[in-house]
Amino acid sequence: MTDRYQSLVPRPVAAHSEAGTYELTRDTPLVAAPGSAAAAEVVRLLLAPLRLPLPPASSGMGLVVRIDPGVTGPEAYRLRVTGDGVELSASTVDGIRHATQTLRQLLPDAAWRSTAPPGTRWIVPCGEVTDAPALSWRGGMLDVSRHFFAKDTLLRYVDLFAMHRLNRLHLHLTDDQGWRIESRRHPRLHEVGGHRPATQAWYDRKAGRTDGTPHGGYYTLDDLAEIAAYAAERGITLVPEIDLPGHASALLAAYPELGVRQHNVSVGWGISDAVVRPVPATIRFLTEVLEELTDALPGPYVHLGGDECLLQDWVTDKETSEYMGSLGYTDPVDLFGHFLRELAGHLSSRGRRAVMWDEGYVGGGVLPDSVVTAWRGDGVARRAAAAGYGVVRCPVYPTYFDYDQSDGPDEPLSIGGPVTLPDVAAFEPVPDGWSDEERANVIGAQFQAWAEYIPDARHLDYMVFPRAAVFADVAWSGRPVDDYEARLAGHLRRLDAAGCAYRPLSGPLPWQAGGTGDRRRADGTPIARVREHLEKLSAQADVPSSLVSM
Ligand code: TNX
Repeated sequence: MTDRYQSLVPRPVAAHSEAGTYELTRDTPLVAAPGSAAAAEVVRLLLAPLRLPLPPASSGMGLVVRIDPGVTGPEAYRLRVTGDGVELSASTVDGIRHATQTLRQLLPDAAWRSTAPPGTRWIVPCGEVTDAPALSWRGGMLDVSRHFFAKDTLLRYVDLFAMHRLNRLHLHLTDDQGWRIESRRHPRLHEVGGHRPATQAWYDRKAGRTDGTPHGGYYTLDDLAEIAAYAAERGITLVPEIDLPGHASALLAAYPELGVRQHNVSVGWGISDAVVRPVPATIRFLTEVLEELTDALPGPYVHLGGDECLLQDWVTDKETSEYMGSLGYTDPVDLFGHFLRELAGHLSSRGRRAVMWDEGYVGGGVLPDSVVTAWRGDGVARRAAAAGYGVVRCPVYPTYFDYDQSDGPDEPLSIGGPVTLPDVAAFEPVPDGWSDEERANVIGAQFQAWAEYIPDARHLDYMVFPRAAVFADVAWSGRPVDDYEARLAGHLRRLDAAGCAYRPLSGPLPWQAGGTGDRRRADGTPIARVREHLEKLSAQADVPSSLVSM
């Protein structure tokens, strides 16, 4: 039998097996040590798929849950399996959750099914794990604007994130191609902004060819509250994003008065020139929308976007330029910074922290407690860290999982690439060459699944896994990993049991490949060119040109 302590993903700080096993049976009690009753209930929730009664007890052996201040670190945990029982200890409930996920990985793979085949025996090999993450923000972003993923997909991704001890689910909820949040105050947002008449076919934006099929969908505020609560129960913080002031076609299709010109919900991909008019009336409208969101969602973060804005309309629009003058600005970038600071300030007044793409930092949109998701590369990430902002590293290379996974001719249509598993494994989220202070301000890392070319949940699985599993290794340990291959082989069996349609290591299955139709591979942007271009922008302190990415 393979040593299950050596196939854990993400890789724990220390794990070893010992001789013997312990079997969790219908008689095994769930023992809550003093002060650990709430933590024990969390274990019960996470192990529900085992369908064991786990009768509660307050002493004795069995499955013991112990809140132990001696296990230091907010997410640290210890797991010990002996012939007499299993003991999970941590100083926090978060740590206990991680211990439980690790226990589930040590059990037979059927532990990842929603319920196991009859007769499955829950035998755990003896051994010990001591573990803690290096980074506190370990995330993934799902773009539900370019393609809408139904609520059940997001709930399933919460489970997949929890399995990999990823703790931030960033939802990119608005963009040119769709507004995905119900608004009771401004219902045209979801009624009009929530769908488009068709979607660009293949790579044919310029040719104007579409699939001719409407696409749409949105989450009600109750849906979002449910997803956030389901995530919180699993130790995951939902980070909702409303992308402003650009990427605003869907918003402006719904409420043209907030913009300078008429826009429709976009059918094709690319950077649009749809930008809101950044005047007080717009800010008022948007704070109402943010208020609805923060009333529905308890989480501490809201992402305000800030990426890829074309500010030309702000120069030509009389009302905007007059407003700009009244603030004493001559450069629209200062107005861009002002606009984002206004919204971030509103969030602060509601006890929330703003998160922004790195243009938000460069354009002066950040407040002292803002978090910067640095997507354009090392240069801008380092400057934001040096300036004292919390930085989440998410450079296109190698954390953009919308880029394809190999150069193989079978790969399906994607935006470009490749970003391979070895590329992800070699990612250094906290670069050695940075100063201690810069390094300390890297709060974490996240992968991005932009969904222009990800039309459905099955393809999402293909693009995200197994890269997200290797990414989880890097995010958990805070550094590159060189031993993922052997562990991954065992881990893919768990993903099979969980029903995840990942890309096999040998390449796409016939039905995952691009074929010869509109999912056929195109020569997308080569990743080397993207990297070079973005690193150049990333190194620039000069704002206007860096507000347009490619
Ligand atoms: C850039 S990264 C974008 C997205 C695209 C993505 C495609 C960022 C903040 N903006 O709008 O979907 O590239 O890879």
